[in-house]
Amino acid sequence: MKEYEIYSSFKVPMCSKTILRLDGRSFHSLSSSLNFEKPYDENFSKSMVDACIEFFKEFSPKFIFTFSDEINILFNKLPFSGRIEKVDSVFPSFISSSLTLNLNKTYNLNSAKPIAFDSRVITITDLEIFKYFKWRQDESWRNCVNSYGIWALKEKYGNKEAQDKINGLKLNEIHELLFDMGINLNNLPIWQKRGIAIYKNNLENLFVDTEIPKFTNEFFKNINIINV
Ligand SMILES: Nc1nc2c(ncn2[C@@H]2O[C@H](COP(=O)(O)OP(=O)(O)OP(=O)(O)O)[C@@H](O)[C@H]2O)c(=O)[nH]1
Ligand SMILES: [Mg+2]
Repeated sequence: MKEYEIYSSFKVPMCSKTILRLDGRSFHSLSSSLNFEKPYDENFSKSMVDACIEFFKEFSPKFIFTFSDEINILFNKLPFSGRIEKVDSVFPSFISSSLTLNLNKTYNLNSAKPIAFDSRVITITDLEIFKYFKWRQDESWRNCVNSYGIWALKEKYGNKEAQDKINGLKLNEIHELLFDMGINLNNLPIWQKRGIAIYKNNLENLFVDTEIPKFTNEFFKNINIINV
């Protein structure tokens, strides 16, 4: 019957690097059922980071970047000989279980549905690594502006009207609107604006960087992720 397992030998090319992008399934509902603080819940973010740290210890990737319910994981060389069925099942289930255990320390999970993450495989060259993570960091910033925008406008208008107002605005317009309401996004904690990175520093210690700069190619060179 083995011949029916037609996808089991489907592998990532071993000559290139790989990024896995995991995203929480329906975390909007999870955040409502666990009453996450809006727009950012520090305990939730810490639980995500702890799941990333456990992942790092278990599977030794090179670099992890996380914000909101998203986790990006860079590998030089994938475990499981790069078998896609393995990485796309073991990795998100490991993160889901780890996050569940971590959240259980702070929240009453009886009110929540089981947690799941989706997972996708991105095959990438060294030349594109900085570009990829800049793209995700820009998304972190967009998410930050929108989250604060919705949160502030909901206080003033109803849910529906706040959403309609945000949809019609560009990022800098939301920025200005918030500024007029007394919220200066420039003063927010860096982790909320730029996300959080987990990597080995030059002394080979695992480091959780909550004050990452805006990503540049140099940043990835300095922490020995790339050499181009
Ligand atoms: N209150 C609160 N909610 C958060 C926080 N971080 C993430 N979320 C929630 O997680 C959602 C993540 O966005 P998405 O991934 O686009 O939405 P989703 O509900 O997970 O839907 P799918 O990913 O499509 O399954 C946000 O819309 C928020 O509702 C947080 O710190 N506080
Ligand atoms: Mg999600």
